[in-house]
Amino acid sequence: MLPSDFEWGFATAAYQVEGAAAQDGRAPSIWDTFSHLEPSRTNGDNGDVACDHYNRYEEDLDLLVKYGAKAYRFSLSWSRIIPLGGRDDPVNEAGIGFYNRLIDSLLARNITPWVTLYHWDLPQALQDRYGGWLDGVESQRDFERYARLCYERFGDRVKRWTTLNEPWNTSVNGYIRCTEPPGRGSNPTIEPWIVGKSLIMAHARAARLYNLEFKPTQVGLIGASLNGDYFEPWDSSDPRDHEAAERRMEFCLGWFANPIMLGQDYPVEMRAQLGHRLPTFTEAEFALLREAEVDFYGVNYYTAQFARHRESSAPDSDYLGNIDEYQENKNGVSIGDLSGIDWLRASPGSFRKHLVRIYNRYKKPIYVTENGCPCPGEVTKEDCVQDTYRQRYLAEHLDALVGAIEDGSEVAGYFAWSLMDNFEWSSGYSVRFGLTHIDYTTLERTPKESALRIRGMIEERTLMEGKRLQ
Ligand code: GBH
Repeated sequence: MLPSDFEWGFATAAYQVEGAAAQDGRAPSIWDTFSHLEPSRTNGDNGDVACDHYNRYEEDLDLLVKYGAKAYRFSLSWSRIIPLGGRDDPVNEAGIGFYNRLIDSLLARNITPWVTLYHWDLPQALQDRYGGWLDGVESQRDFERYARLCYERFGDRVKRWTTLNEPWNTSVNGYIRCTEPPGRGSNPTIEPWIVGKSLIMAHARAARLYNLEFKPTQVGLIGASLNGDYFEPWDSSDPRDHEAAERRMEFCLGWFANPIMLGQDYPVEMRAQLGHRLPTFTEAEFALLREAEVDFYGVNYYTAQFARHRESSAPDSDYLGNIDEYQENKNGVSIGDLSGIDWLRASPGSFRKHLVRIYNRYKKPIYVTENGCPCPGEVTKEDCVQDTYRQRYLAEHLDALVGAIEDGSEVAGYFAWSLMDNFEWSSGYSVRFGLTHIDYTTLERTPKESALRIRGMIEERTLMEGKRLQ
């Protein structure tokens, strides 16, 4: 069962919902640039208007009330707050004003704000100035100043912070696969590991700063959200595939979780395979990481896969840990039911194992900061609203979460991705992860059935005065 103080709500990210790309002094981020490239790499779409959440946030917060949410997870647009991004660049008071109104409006509705500092939208000016995350020295100092400003201006009311969302994505999709900005693939055996370290150290500076200078008076919690699929062995009778599955998870979760959650070096599997390509941490950096201790582990979970070991290694494709990924195992059994996007199959059983594995390794309270899916076969708005697939997905993943608690893990919260349909990065508006339907012509919001039912799903699984509510 879920504890009675279980935190739950809905999540979004700034570039995916806000729109108002040039309103009130906001400057472009790398996602503005990337989504305007010709030919398009984002399905012909961009975030100029998105859901226009910037101008319609009151209506959106009313939806949160209607759905019964206790909490709302959103991210701040760095280039709305510091348009040029750098530590000596001017602050945009209009941008701060927007987030002040958003935070105050949440608190007025008794909804807890969960703020992510960085969900992939680096100010373009920093990309131009020094190559963004490729420059670890500059980027971590600029991020620390941005974080300080946010704690100073919002920390009296915001008590739940996450520094980074899914740094793995930024490193791999930005510097190997080129499906995300800056879309560099020119040095894919070296650059992702440099960028990964920059992100880890930027996180560390922001978390240390909070711990030392703000937490004592503001009394909040800080963590980071890491993505990663759970991996099962492709051939369950082959020990090498068991090792491959474990190695694959170390190359995704361990890469960031070892330094961020434990203050330790990268996993041994990474060192063994990548050798000198993987940067090292100095003693001073380890000291910094230890002062940056986090309060929770944010889990973003969508799906699982099978891992199959490889016989030989090729540096230009070994970033997954020298394995091959499959959605079906050796016997042709699927990892789960097909969703509305190719990379996601519903695998709640793996979610339970994922949470337990993470809790046992990192020993931090877990908040599931993202979980959700697009439904298969949607054509009309009615199809979208009657989201039976999503309702089942959410219910089964909540059951898995309860299972992980029964297995001894501390899982303290859950955020459905997403409050509303939104700009799904390289898929543009073609894929709908929302629990609220958005008509992209009129921007009308319509609750889907799942949005109206999720509160009941949570309550059914919640321990109230020692007995189950029905
Ligand atoms: C999250 O990332 C994001 O935080 C959120 O902004 C996003 O909207 C949401 O999920 C839904 O996608 O290259 O085709 O094999 C999810 C993590 C990891 C999902 C990489 C897609 C690989 C797709 N992503 N994954 S593919």
